[in-house]
Amino acid sequence: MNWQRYHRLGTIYQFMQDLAKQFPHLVEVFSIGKSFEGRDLLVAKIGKKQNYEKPAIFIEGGIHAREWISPATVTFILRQLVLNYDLNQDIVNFYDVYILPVMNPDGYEFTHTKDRLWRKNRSKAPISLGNLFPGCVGVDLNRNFGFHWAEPSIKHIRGGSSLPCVETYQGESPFSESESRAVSDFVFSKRHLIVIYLSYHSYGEKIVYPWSYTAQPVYDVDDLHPMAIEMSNAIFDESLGKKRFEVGSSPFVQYSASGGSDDWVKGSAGVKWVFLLELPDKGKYGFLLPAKQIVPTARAGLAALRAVSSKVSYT
Ligand code: ING
Ligand code: ZN
Repeated sequence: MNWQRYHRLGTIYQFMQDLAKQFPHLVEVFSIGKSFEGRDLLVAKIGKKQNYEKPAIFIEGGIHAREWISPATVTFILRQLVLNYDLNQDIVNFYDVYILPVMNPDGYEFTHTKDRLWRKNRSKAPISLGNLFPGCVGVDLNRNFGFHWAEPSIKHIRGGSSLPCVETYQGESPFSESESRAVSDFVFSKRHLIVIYLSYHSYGEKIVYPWSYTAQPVYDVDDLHPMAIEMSNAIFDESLGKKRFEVGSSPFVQYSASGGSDDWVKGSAGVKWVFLLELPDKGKYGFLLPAKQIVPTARAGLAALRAVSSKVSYT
């Protein structure tokens, strides 16, 4: 494994298993469920064992198939937390960090073999007389979470759609998809421990906090907004003054939509510090970010994690 290029799912999973074998006192790897096509949803848990229940961080990558920089970034974070233990002691000693690099493995593999710009998962509705869209495949997993699911809010082309052929199809029902169900079940079961949830996407260079389904401000916007600015500043410092991530809730920095994992984690699982990062770039290459930019981008992603985790643990 390296961060000079993008990798197939098998390489990423092998890297995770190897790390767990090499550092059994620090890393554990397990599956939290299966994708539609039967692939495992592998999570790495990184943390120094303590004699008390540690607060936890959940890092979600690869919910959208074509956003290759997301799995690349969160696997880099995994690597640094383990191999650069001295630098990241404060995180690993205090928290248990759960990293899911590829939430949408079927879609991810599909972007490597068939269609580089695929976004959704690969689920097919059962063929029946009632199925009006037998040819259309896939649900947008980030429109399938069960918090204000399918609410029209302010309708935007990138908000959830009830049409299966559309790129932002929200699915039959909340958590109709095995990938979103597996993640929500796991997060819900650990909700008393999880204090930070980060979801890595591309592209746009933004840090977004809830709500996405409404333009009404979240009840603790006065906590989340300054924290997002701290994270943005950390990225700015890390990128040596090149990148200034924009900060705000989704309806203001991009568009509104319901059924996102971030809104559900905040609203239903009750996790306080929830952020969605839109990694670089701003559209020059878009989803096709050159592999040369993986390491600097991933360092920015790690800087954001460092900022939020240090601020939360010291307040
Ligand atoms: N962005 C997110 C998306 O799912 C988002 C941003 C999330 C908007 C949730 C609204 C609600 O569209 C990318 N890049 O996918
Ligand atoms: Zn995305």
